[in-house]
Amino acid sequence: MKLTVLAGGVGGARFLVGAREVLRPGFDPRNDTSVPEIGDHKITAIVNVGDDAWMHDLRLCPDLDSCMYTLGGGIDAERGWGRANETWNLKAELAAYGAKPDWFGLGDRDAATHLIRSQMLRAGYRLSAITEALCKRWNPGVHLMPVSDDRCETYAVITDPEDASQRAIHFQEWWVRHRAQVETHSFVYIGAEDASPAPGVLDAISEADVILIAPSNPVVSIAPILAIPGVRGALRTASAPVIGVSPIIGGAPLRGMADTCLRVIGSQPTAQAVAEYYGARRETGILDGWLVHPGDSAEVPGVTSRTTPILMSSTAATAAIVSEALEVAGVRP
Ligand code: GDP
Ligand code: FO1
Ligand code: CA
Repeated sequence: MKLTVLAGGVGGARFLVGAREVLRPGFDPRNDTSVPEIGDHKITAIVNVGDDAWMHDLRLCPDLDSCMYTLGGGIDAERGWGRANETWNLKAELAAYGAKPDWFGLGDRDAATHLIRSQMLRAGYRLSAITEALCKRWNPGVHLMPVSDDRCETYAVITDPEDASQRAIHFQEWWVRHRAQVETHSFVYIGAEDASPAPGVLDAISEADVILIAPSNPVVSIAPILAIPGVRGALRTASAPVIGVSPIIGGAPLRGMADTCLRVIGSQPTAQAVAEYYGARRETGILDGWLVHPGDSAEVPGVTSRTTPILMSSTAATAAIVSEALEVAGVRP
């Protein structure tokens, strides 16, 4: 079976662990050396690059790295980003020099990933090829693809609290420095219009047997993927069913600030509103099916809604969510 997943960082990564458990049960990144194609199943993750940034001359890809470290067993599970057993000497040394930005932390272990990626980018390699190279170490068991090799980054249009001017700041500054606590008018996916999907992205959609939208942040993880020309169209014309999982349970995101992001775009933090935001493929949207948590509901004409526990509390619980999504899609591993 060919399974393609649209994913952001923490929510996307955890969901992919469940997908891998369903299609490749018991997979261990340290011992299992089989490539994803071996066996009958292949999982491809199309990952958001809107959070990517240059910091201290290093290229960061937070969502790709969260997926790679999580699937590869190297994540700090508590934070959901960065490396386990991290040390912060680099951060302290940069602070001692007064280097800016001082609101963003680069861990020592994590920095090695950024160093290699930055060197390879400067040598002319594409992000998709670099990601493949980095994954040789982590053996995620899932083909991780940036949605685009081109630079396209999410910005938030804010009213600057210092001088009341309106300006666009990088998503990381909005998320990490301001913790979204600043008057925000919109998000823009700068560069997306002129970007192309990375090699293999459109094929992974058109050739999939089933496509899942991870319970990722709809506004700053999934929307920037859909903003890459060709991706939305490929989803709309794919022969595979497209099933999404709500990132909102009981009117709130489980972590992160998806509620604030949804309010910025004039939507609401409910399973219903996110399903409406994605829309039915039958109409002009991207969904055929939608999983919501018990107690929530979503009624969107053309979208089959299924109520099932969607808390990713363990690998087994997440695998059960993926299995349910496959059932709604009418496919079997
Ligand atoms: P980020 O890029 O690190 O912010 O991560 P994602 O965009 O991939 O995922 C963030 C979203 O995952 C948030 O909106 C959370 O509400 C959602 N999320 C986190 N844990 C769970 C969970 O256990 N179940 C569901 N359904 N959603 C979750
Ligand atoms: N999030 C923070 O809240 N503070 C940080 O200092 C920080 C550093 C960081 C470094 C590398 C990386 O891959 C991710 C990092 N994140 C940090 C998370 C990052 O901001 C994510 O993009 C958001 O959590 C949303 O996905
Ligand atoms: Ca993200």
